[in-house]
Amino acid sequence: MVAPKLFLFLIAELAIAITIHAQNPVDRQATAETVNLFQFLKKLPSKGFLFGHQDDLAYGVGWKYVPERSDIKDVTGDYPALYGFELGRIEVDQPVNLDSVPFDKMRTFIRDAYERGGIITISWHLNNPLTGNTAWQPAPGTVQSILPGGDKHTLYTSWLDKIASFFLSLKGSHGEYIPVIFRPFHELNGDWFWWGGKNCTPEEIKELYRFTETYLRDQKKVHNLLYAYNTDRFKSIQAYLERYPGDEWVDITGFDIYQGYNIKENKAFMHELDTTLTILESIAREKNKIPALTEFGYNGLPDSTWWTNVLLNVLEKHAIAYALAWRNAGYRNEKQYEFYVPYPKQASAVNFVDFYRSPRTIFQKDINKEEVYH
Ligand code: BMA
Repeated sequence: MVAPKLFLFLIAELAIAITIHAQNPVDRQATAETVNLFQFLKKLPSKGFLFGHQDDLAYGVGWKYVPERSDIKDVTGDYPALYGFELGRIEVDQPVNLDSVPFDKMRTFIRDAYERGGIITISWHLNNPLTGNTAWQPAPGTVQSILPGGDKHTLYTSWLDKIASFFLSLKGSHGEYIPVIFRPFHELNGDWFWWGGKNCTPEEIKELYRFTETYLRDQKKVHNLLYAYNTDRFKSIQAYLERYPGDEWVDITGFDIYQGYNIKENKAFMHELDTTLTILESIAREKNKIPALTEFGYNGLPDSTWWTNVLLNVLEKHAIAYALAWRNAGYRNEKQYEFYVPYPKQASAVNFVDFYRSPRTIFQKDINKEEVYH
């Protein structure tokens, strides 16, 4: 009788060992802080979700580069827990990104956020390497041209060298690399970027995703990244996975979704967010990945109760690690504006404080550096 018991015990131990092993980032050489961030994120969904904001420390509605300022902080007294930044134009040696944020300042914002236990996620709207145009100007054959053997392959690797230098320049106070959730080729199921939708084949973008990750990891020795696979809205498991590079290349599975301008779209948005999150969660569960809302927003926030009645109402029923609101670029004129979180006295500001107080939402004061990175 002893032997079968011992056997069962060993099987159980093995199962635990496999589970623990599976709960590591796909980069087997990820730095200790990156592994810890991964494990922190992995456990999060059952507790709540991190609230994030793109370019939070750089500018807000009516201000730019005011030290320690943040629209989220102006409204709640607290910073977000997650900060989005963007590398577009670093590839062409510009000192500022495509949204006019100087890369030097970005590095400081990232360091400040990390030192208080904030989490960093980075996107890259890189130019079209075949034509030199923007990310939003697709041209036939672009992806193929940068794959190994393609005419623009060397140009592309020279661009990867630049983002690798940026990632490796992010260091904490003890010289450790600051972990980053990198989400290359985001919204890759849509047609608007040169890397997306009908502008390349699923096989081409999968190959590019794998090449990019391999190059950063093995050639450039970048080991402070978690990789997010990030589509736009989608309708089925099959549609989501059409361009998925494979389980061994992805840590986080997410998607982007925006509500249209009209309050009347609340119900349709809630329904779509709810059903899409349900599909995402089933994929993440099956693949043992971290589910997240990699970008969301409702430009202009005209609905004074949107945060609790619409967004939280849906997110409360789900288990994701984080949700990143897009940027507060502000007003170009009365009719042209872009902001996705409130600023003081904005129509949804009071409601945002209720949202902030919900036990499900996690902001900076709810987490600290020890807990996230050590
Ligand atoms: C878009 C808009 C643009 C911006 C771009 C890249 O959604 O916010 O104004 O340049 O993202 O950040």
